[in-house]
Amino acid sequence: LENFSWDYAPVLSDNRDRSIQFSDLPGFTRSTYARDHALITPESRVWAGQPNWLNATTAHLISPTAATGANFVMFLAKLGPEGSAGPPPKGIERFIFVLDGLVDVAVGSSKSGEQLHADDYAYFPADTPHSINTLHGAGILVFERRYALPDRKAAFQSGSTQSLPVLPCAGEVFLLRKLLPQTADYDFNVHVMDFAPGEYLNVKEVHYNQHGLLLAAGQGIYRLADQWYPVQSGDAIWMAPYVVQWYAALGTQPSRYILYKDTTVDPG
Ligand code: UGY
Ligand code: MN
Repeated sequence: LENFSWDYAPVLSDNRDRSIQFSDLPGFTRSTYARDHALITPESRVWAGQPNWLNATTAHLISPTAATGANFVMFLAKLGPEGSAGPPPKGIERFIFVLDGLVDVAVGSSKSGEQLHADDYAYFPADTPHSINTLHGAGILVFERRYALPDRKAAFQSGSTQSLPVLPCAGEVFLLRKLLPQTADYDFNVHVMDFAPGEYLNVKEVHYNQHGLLLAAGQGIYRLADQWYPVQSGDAIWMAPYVVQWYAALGTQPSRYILYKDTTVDPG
C-alpha cells in the first residue's frame, strides 16, 4: 500500500448518482424475511437447476415452508437456448408470466401451441400435461399452488396483459387488470397493477388473502406491517394474511407490479 494513490473525491460526492449500486456494498441487502412479510431483492437470488427442467435455472422467492405458511410458490426461471420447464408435481396448478424472450407453450400431447412474448401469460390447470419451451432463451415468473377446489374445473388460459380490460376499482387510481377468469373455478388470480409516479394505494389494506408480488417496473415505498421499504423493479414481496400493506409509486417512471392473490380461502 505504500505507493497506493488514494482518491478522496468520493468523500465529497453527495451520492445522488442513481447508478450507485447499494447492492454492491459488502454484506448489504434490503432483503428480509419477517413473520408476516418478506422483501427479496435481486442481489439475494440464488439460482439452481430443477429436476426435469432442461437448460434452465430457477430462483425460488416464496414457498410454503413452515416459516412462511405461504399457500403458493413463486419463482423466477431463466431458460437458456432450447430450454424447457419440467412438469409441476401432481395436483399443482401453474401460472407463468413472460418477462423476456419468446416462450412456446402447448397443452396435452400437441406439438404446436402458442408463442408467448413479454407481457403474455398462461395458466395450466393441475394435472394437465403441458410443455413450456424456448428456442433462443426466455425469462419467466412462475406461480404454483395446490389446486384447492376438487369439485370445480379450471381450464387452460393464455393471453396478453395489454389486451385485457382495465377493471374499475372504487376509490383507487391505479390501473388494474386481472389475468385469470373471476369465477369460482379458480382459487387464485394474478393482478397487474400500474401506477404513475406519485400515485398510491388509497386503502391501507389488511385482508385474509395472501400475496406474492414482483415489482416489474418503477420505484416506490412499500409499507409492510410497521416497516416502510424503498423498493425498485426486480424486488419480490411476500405478504401473509392480515399484514398491513400499502404502496406509493415514486421516482420518474411508472410502476407496474404482478400480484398473486388467493381468491377462495375461507375467511373464517
Ligand atoms: O387486491 C389487492 O389485494 C391489492 N390491491 N393489494 C396490494 O396491492 N397490496
Ligand atoms: Mn392486497
